[in-house]
Amino acid sequence: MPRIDEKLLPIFEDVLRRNAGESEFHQAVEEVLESLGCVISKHPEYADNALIERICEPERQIIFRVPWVDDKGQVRINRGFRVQFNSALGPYKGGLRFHPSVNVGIIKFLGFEQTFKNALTGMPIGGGKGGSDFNPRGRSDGEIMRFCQSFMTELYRHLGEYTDVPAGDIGVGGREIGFLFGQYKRLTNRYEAGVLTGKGLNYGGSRARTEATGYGAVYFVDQMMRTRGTSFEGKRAVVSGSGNVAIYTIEKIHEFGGKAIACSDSSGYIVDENGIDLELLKEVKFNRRGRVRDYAALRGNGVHHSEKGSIWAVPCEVAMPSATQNELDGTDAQTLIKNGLIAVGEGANMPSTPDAIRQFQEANILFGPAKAANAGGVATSALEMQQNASRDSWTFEETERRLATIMRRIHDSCAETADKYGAPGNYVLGANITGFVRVADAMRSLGVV
Ligand code: NDP
Ligand code: 2IT
Repeated sequence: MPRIDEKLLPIFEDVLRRNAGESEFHQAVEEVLESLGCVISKHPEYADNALIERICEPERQIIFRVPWVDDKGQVRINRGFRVQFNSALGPYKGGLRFHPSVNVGIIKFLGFEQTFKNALTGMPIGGGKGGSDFNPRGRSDGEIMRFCQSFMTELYRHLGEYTDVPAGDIGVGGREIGFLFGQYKRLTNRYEAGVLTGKGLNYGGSRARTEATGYGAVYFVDQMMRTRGTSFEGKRAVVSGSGNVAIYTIEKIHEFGGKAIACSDSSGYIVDENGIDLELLKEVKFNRRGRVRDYAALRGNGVHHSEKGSIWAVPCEVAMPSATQNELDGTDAQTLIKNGLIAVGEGANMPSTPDAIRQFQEANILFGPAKAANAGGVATSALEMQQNASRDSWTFEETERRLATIMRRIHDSCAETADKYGAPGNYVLGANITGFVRVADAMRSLGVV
């Protein structure tokens, strides 16, 4: 059984019972509840009025049919989701994921984590998440557009700049956000720019939003490393995934003087000892929508491509898992530690298993959990909303400067909270407690709603 304080155990048992089979959601709730024992010992009022039970229950869960027509004229059906988890701090905010593995439990875990992450940013945004089990792989632009239009035809009634503001996640990038925004605008007859973030720069997007999650994760790891008097300079890094988050993580690692030598996708990983050639990787991934093996073929000699085994067997000092949940397990953690790891920054949501996190903590590795380390994406989404609301548009430098400040503040508040609760350097505890207290304080002010 989990190491949850016995006063909180009935809440967890209730979550297990009411959300049967939703293992990712159970995992996310368990980790947060494990952090809250010391909070309710010190401040028992946080357990009053079923506050913690309410935080674990989404405010609203929407599930809908998404019919669309493929290029052969065949009708296809997918399932759409939006879990509006918590609006104590602002409108629901969080991305949309299009991936065949999507189900309600995955969206619920993401929406739960998003609530605390968004609180950590210090911006006025609540938590939500959505998506579909639609697989965009191999689909034409026309198919993607028709799917997005059908998805939005159902979802639009639940959205609004003061209600719920989606953005991208796995399988949803600039192209999809454009199609979704176009259909929302058509259905509502309103140019409501603040209803979606991650928009293109030619129709209301923010500079630096595309780069923000990866850049922010590197800023966070840099802050952690400073606490031990070190930096990215000369360090080898392994970054899993090769999508939006991974690519801009690699870019910022190189800017900070580190060397990212490996990345991956669902069909394997590559190791390029000279450092990943980012222009080539962007060409392969963004323009050709290809695979990392295409990078290996184009780059030529010296690049190793493997379809088997784990990317975490590649020796490195910094590991930044940036693909998907539970992609780094206890065995991977052991290997990384043995090979000289000093820091982990989670670009993806919940990429490390509980066993892996335990091993990192026991080995005194700097560990930046997703809620804190990847919050730069949603923080910059909130900056996009701010620009839309004031009909303004900032320079790249100005936006990135704000992102860097937000990441430093998130780092410092997690570190201070961890110190306050007698666990210096424990960013998991620091992030969970800081996020929880901000959401809980707002909920206590708002009454039982
Ligand atoms: P993308 O779709 O741009 O890229 C996802 C990458 O991860 C691809 O390389 C993909 O490989 C790989 N991947 C996805 N699912 C799997 C899987 N089940 N097994 C193996 N590899 C997989 O998504 P993002 O870069 O936007 O998102 C990556 C992670 O970061 C996710 O966990 C997301 O929730 C998180 N995140 C994203 C933010 C954002 O702003 N975009 C903000 C904060 C967190 P393949 O192409 O082969 O599927
Ligand atoms: O997981 C995340 O924080 C995101 N996918 C980004 C959410 C957002 O609203 O920008």
